Amino acid sequence: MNYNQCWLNYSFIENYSDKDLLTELTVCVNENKNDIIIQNAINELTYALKNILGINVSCEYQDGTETEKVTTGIILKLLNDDNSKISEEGYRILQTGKTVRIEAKTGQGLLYGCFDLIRRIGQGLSVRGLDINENPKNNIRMLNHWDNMDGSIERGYSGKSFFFENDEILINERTKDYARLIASVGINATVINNVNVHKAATELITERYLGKLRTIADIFAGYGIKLFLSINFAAPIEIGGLPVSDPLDERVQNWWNDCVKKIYEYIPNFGGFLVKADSEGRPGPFTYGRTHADGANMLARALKPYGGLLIWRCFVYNCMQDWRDYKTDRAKAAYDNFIGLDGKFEDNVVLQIKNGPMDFQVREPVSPLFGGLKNTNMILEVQAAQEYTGQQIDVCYLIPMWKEVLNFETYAKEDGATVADIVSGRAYNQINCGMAAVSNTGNDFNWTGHDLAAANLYGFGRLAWNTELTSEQIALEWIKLTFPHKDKVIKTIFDILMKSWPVYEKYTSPLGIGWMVNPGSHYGPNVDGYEYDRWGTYHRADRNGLGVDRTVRSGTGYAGQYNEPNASMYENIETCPEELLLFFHYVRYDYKLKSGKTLIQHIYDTHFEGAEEVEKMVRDWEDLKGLIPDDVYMRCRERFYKQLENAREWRDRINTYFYRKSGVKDEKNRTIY
Ligand code: GCW
Repeated sequence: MNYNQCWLNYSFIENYSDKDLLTELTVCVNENKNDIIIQNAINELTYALKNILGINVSCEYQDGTETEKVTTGIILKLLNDDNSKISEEGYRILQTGKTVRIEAKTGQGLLYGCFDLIRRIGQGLSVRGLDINENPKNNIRMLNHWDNMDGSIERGYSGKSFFFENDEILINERTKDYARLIASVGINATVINNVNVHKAATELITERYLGKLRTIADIFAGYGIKLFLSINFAAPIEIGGLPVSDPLDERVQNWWNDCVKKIYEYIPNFGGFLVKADSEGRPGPFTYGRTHADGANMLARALKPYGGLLIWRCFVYNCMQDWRDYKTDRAKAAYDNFIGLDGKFEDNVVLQIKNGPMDFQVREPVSPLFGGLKNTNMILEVQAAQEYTGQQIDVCYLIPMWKEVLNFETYAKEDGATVADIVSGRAYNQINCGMAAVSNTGNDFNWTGHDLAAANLYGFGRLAWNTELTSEQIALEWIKLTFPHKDKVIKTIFDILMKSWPVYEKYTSPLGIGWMVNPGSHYGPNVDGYEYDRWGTYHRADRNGLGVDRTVRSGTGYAGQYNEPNASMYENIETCPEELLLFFHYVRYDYKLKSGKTLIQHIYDTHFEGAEEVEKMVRDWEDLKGLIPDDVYMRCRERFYKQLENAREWRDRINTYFYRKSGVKDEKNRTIY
């Protein structure tokens, strides 16, 4: 095998307390027992029990009414009862007497229930007296792969694609193991091709590829996952022979209708399309003077008869900005482009909104579209791929960042509405909502390049299922499922994960300003790399201070896109959260922060601290030698040393830059070049 199974690797646990409850498996599903998803659920459970506990479970099918005969073992039961608290994808696990019972309404629910039980056993947790009812908080729990058909991955840091190679679709054991892996944490939808759709990828929606896609879709369906595709808005021109791709042109509409019809002939459970339009040079409705609603609705109408969804990204901004222009603000663009369209979309359109208004920086405010839009389905888009957060060389556990986004109070409703309330559909009673992550996977042996980056993939799924889980809970679960159960191992890795985001933030760009990375690759420091470029990503540093004035009073006006009291909070330098100070304000180097330090001293201190903390991380990791498998130890050690080099480079470049700009010395007289 040229890859591992991440958190499904299953190590043997000796002396597990509740072995006696798990020795037989009874499946009560009546006539559905050959359903592939139920078979998969049973296989997963028996496989895990064998590997974790060394139990060879025998499996017996029964009619639902006869379950009482069973005196010991696990019962998987599909319920007919519509009134139960279990949702379509949910399940209940109940331990009474000598049995553990997993109840669900669907095969998918049963599968999730099995994975839940496996998770508990894999962590060595007792299941005695267990009585839980789990329903997912978000209906859409999706991965976006930015995989290209030549096998490369845009912003991929874990090898090549395991979906595509040389313009062909790959289908092999890994396809299934991928499905198992992501289903085990509750992911139920995936887009396998890049949102930037070029060349052969434009033809994925044609018979050239639909046969193979059907095979993939079937494998996914066995694990409750729906296949989605990214499409090229100009496909009617590029492959349809039409002169335009104007959404209001009848020929274009008919072309898409026929295209979608064909897709559903091949793939009856096809999920739908994801679209990046009028963004970073990609085609879209603007070419024809049409709105995003015109574009999205045309595609949505084609998908609607089959139950398909049309997911439209809001990452739309002017990427040809003049750096001298102090009024145009990329941060404002998504809101400006979409707020006027609220309520104008078909009900199977979902707008997919990046967590922040810029682009997956280490620190950004929450996109004001959350709290702005009220009559539109929304998906929160986060990036598990660590494009700007260390590229899976530097460790950066992102769950705490995503938790902050989910917990953000938008004040969209009188009684409050957090981002989690909105994307779960609770706030406005919507169904087609949820979360999507740009995937961090590739064909590397460990799937995610850095072994510790798998925590982000695992964590995304768990968080999308239950937004109320804490970062700490998720980290602990993942560690115990991945590493040997030794106190020192668990504690060390837990500490590293939990401080990794703050540490990364310390040694990179300060106080929410973002960027300062090498253009193109986005790895490593380059303070002015984007300063005079056309992408609208500035820090505006001069000899007196730095930061972008985004206030309504004197700046770009971005702060005014929030509901009150958030707008005033950001507008006012005194109440603006300090971690976002430079995102919202131009601040003098001698400005005193709440800590009593000047801004410039804060920059120096955090950069020295950040690099020191990485030094400590490396030492802590090296202390694990012999306690964890050697290959994992060595792989990560190599990356920690690269991270250390990176952190020191950031420290020196940032400190030197601001020392020379400001002329202010470090109070502690440390080396600044
Ligand atoms: O973060 C930027 C990336 C692009 C990406 C784009 C997007 C897929 O640098 O590589 O393109 O975002 O989200 O569309």
